[in-house]
Amino acid sequence: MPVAGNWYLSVPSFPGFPGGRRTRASAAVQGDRPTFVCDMIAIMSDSTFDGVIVGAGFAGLYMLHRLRGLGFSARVYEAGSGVGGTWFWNRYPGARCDVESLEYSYSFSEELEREWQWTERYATQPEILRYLNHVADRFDLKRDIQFDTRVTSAIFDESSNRWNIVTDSGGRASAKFCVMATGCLSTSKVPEYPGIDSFQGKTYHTGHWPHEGVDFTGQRVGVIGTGSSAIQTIPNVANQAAHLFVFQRTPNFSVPAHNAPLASDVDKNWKAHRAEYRQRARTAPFGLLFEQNDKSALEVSREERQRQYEERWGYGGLGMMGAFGDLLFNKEANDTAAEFVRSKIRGIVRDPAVAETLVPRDYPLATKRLCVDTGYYATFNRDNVTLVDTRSTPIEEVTAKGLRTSDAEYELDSIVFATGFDAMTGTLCNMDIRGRAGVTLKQKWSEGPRSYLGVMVAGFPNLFIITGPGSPSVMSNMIVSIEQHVDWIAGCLEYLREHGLATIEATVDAEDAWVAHVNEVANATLFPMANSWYMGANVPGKPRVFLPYIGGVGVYRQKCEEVAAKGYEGFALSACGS
Ligand code: NA7
Repeated sequence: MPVAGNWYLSVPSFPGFPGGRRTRASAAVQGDRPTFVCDMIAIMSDSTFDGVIVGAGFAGLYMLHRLRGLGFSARVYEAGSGVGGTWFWNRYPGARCDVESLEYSYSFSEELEREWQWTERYATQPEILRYLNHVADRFDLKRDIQFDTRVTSAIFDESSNRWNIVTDSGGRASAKFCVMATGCLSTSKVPEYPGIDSFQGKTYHTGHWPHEGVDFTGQRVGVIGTGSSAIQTIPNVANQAAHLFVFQRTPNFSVPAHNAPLASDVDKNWKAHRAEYRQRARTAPFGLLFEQNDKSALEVSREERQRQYEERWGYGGLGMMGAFGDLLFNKEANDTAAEFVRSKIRGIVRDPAVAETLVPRDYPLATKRLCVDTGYYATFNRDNVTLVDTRSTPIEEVTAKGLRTSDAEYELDSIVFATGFDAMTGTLCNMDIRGRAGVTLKQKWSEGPRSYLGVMVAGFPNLFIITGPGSPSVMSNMIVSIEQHVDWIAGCLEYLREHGLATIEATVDAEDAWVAHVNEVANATLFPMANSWYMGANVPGKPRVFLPYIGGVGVYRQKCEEVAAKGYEGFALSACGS
């Protein structure tokens, strides 16, 4: 039966059509076949792109912008209903970046940087989300983003050298290359406690917070976990709740943020010297501008050490890691900084028993992610806050009324899981990604992730991962690393086009050598001493491998540039039609 109707079409890059706009066209159709040639073209091109990007956070947005600038057609698929990635989902009270806002922002556009005004030294989640929406609107990015759409599979077709993408809404797309901009911390993790479904109250995960917010007023709330998210949210929940129980398995080191409104002279100075600051960040070990003292903590006097630590504690933030050059390499040096923070905790928390429970002892400072807080330790001085040590009294089950540990039952109205993520590999392995010979990424990474430069994987041609395992990623200012990866990928795609090449793929030899290097560098540090998510230790059964590259943002950038300058050394390139 002929049907007349409205078709919603996406038209990527045809003359006269703005790239990728979702347009509405009236078309008479016969059965499921459009009668107009232009509709036919539109329907075909709806799913055929130069590139598909998965994720519309900081990485996906900038990747789309770069691809557009190079004249590539692209479609972004985003599971959320808006842009933002991690900043779209992590809306828990107190969510805030622990990198200073001036540094945690794009550097690619001077105009963008000059027109945007951060209001606080550390931006809140809502402000960062506003920023990302501003970026998406300013560069007109949303028209190429399909929201509320999760990519379920990406399969490489060896006969056509194309990636076939399938989404959870049944959509299909085909692309020459596929860029995973899926973020390092996007698959949240809830512990598998017995009885978890029996709880009659409400449960939340910090990484998937309700958009309408949660009012804990008058409630008995349990927060499970004491990582960065918990440390930010606990003081806020304590302000509302009738009683807050904090279930701590491992205490964490945290330094004060000393957050404040962004001073206008600081902002002016940044804008006057932005190019210089940005350049410094690109070569700094962590991509962060804190002052790095290269001296050993052990070569200076006790007084000098104390002075350094006090100064950095007083300034606030992650700069504590840069107090001395050997804090992350020498346990004895690290002990001096760790002991300093322990003494601060004991100074803040009035009840000595509670203070001792909050003091981390069994791993070196900063080998689990160093946290940055506002009033975290002092929250335990409140009458309505109880710390429960689940190391000595483990959580045994969730009951209808709350949580039962080995020695008590805690009645709760709400449970907040601040229990983290299957970091860096979880999201990628949960997607059905198949490279040559149908091998899945999950199979390939069953004993730990393997990649060349953290950006490509042998056997997966034209599949790029932004800030993947084996790159500085979470060991750096994410925005610095994202921009570096996106620029490198954009340069690579341009090279392929200019040289008439169809595919690029990491060689097994280059991948093996890179993985060995990543491990060698990690093993020269203290990081393997901690059961951290950096090591995959927070997910039962996950291989224990240090996930990011700790060799330094500047060193890594140089390596990537050298590889490109040598015609993509360590990669196999194939010509079109070969
Ligand atoms: P994290 O840093 O992984 O913290 C998760 C917390 O939850 C941590 O204290 C864990 O204790 C705890 N946890 C996890 N599983 C359990 C179980 N089964 N029982 C008890 N406690 C548990 O996640 P965040 O969201 O706080 O931060 C992630 C990153 O986001 C952060 O590092 C920043 O980069 C931004 P554990 O230490 O494993 O004993």
